[in-house]
Amino acid sequence: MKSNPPIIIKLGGSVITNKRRPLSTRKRVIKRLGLEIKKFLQNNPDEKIILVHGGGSFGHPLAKKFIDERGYFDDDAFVRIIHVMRELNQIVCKILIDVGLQVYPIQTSCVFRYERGGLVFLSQNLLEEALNRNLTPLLHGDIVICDSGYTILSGDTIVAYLAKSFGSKRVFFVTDVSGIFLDFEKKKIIRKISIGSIKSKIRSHLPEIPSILEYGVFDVTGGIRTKLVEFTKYGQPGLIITILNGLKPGNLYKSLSGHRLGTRIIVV
Ligand code: IP8
Repeated sequence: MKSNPPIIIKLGGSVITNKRRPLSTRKRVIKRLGLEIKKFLQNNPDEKIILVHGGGSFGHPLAKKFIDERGYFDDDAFVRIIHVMRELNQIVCKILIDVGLQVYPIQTSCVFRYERGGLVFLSQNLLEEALNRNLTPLLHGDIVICDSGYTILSGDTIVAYLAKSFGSKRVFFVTDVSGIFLDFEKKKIIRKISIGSIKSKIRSHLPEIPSILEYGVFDVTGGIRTKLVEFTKYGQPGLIITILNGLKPGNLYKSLSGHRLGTRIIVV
């Protein structure tokens, strides 16, 4: 792409929904985050953004139900999980359009699939065209077709995949925590860490790993661990991944504008 590579923002399910209450959204938080993104784009007209949102209290409980009851995803699970994710996507999309973002929702299960174990994205050109038109594509975690049936594709994986294919330099995970914690008491946040040292921590299963990687309520796609593991696969040198608390007003805008908030993971 000729213009600036897009910034990718993941609006975590823990921020846009209340994960403790099935099918509940945090509309005011979504609106505020939308306004922060809009302000950033107004002040930085050359920047382009791809948005991805998580499954939160919509996709995760339903996916868990199918796993618990059947042990795998059948056709029924496929259509029902798509449906519930589209419901959440409609809500998020409407709020973001109403605050003035030109959001282009892309139904993820139609454009991503797994083939022979590898993730395939069918709409690179479409997304490029949308960005050239200054639209803001909005994707989401979803259930997708794979060789053996169906599988859950986390928004985290989508973010990592798109960051690589578009050569993005900055990726933001908007979560309900202030970053990755160094200790069980969640007092000390890691401010900056290289993907290499995360890789070696994951490989060596050091005792602190559970404390830095686990947080929050049950998540079928693995919470913060997935984010980190995906970037050990797809991370491109020069990429900076920021994990920040989106429940604190202003954090996303400040972070997009260059303030050092939360945990920054550097891919070297
Ligand atoms: O919350 C999960 O997406 P994520 C999507 O981004 C489903 O991991 C359907 C559970």
